[in-house]
Amino acid sequence: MKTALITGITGQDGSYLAELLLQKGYEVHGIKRRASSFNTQRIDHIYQDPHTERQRFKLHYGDLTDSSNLTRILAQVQPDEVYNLGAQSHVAVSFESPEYTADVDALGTLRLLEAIRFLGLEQKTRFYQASTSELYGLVQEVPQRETTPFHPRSPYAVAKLYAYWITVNYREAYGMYACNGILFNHESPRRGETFVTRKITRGLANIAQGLEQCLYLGNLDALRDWGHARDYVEMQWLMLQQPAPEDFVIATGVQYSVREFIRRAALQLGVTLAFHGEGVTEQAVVAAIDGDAAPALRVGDVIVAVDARYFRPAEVETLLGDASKARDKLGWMPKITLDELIAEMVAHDLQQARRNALLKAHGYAIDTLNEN
Ligand code: NDP
Ligand code: GDR
Repeated sequence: MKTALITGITGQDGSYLAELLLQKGYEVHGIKRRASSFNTQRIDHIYQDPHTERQRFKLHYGDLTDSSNLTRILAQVQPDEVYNLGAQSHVAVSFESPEYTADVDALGTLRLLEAIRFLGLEQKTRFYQASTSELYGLVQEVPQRETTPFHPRSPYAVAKLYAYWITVNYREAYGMYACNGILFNHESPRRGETFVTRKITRGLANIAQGLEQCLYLGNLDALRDWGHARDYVEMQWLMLQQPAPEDFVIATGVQYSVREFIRRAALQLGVTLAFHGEGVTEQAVVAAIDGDAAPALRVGDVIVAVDARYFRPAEVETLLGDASKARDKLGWMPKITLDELIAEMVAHDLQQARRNALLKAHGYAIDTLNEN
């Protein structure tokens, strides 16, 4: 039985990857952070009682800022594969907390690699680094591939640039099986609520159920290459199953604007939108409602508005990936289209919104609709 260690197991990708590895018969270890309230919602369904025999899913308290903790966990687990998915992963937040982001995202990667080397595991343990299309930032070539020059545009992307190169360096210097997956944006119903896709599907579902009036967003012109996280974690695993370590771009090769994502998500709710204005004056107005799909809405309601507070000090305007290397060597074919992804996210968030509307109607407290 192979053993894997996942940092960031409580996150979107960590939860899908843990499911995949368990299905493949791995013993899966994950590092979770201590928090003042439960932070394991995404993995509760695969939790295994530590008191039972043959437990194949184990969690360890830890943090990427803590070398001795990482070394101790690695010494105990002796993993065949390490997936470094843990990160302060929000680009806008990295402008607020640049030093912390660098500590976790850049030095955290170094700490893990050093712990593997220190323990003499460099010939046994294969290492996956969660690199990102944000490395391309101010794009130098369209579409972006493995050889496209990097130009990071945020403290997050700069930290991930260090992590990318230290992974390459440990591969070259110590012969480690270490590789970078340069993944373009990937989403799911488990996406964090403050990333734009989830903010949109959750916000529109809440508005349709009368729980919110208006969704405030930043740059609607940004263009992204959006895939489904469930598809993408399979590639993370495949990258560690090759004869030799290499870096791969994973993307769909199709690009949409944030505005188009909103339009399509609204349509899934039975709502047609008309967009008016430019920049901070832009608004989306309900132009038509299909049947009783959105009980709380009327034609003419403004349900999306731009708020400059969500603009970033330096923006990544456009990303479009060329994953032909992954297609040729890993057999990569994205299985889930953007509309299927949006349908899954909207259905999930609508169910939550309906439940909350019902609870509210009966006088029960509901989850706070956080400001994001
Ligand atoms: P999430 O934000 O959903 O998950 C991040 C995970 O990292 C969470 O488990 C979080 O724990 C954990 N974490 C945060 N800080 C620390 C720390 N100091 N020590 C240990 N763990 C920590 O991200 P995703 O699942 O979306 O992404 C996974 C990885 O892939 C990230 O590294 C991200 O930067 C990268 N990436 C993501 C892409 C995407 O589109 N999703 C695209 C390209 C790269 P907690 O739950 O406690 O907050
Ligand atoms: P990104 O994802 O920055 O690409 O990083 P995010 O969903 O945060 O932003 C995508 C684009 O949408 C624009 N935008 C908004 N973004 C957020 N979060 N909130 C808003 O209100 C809003 N309005 C418009 C942004 O300006 C941006 O252009 C994600 C993360 O998962 C990273 O960890 C990962 O490395 C990259 O994807 C690939």
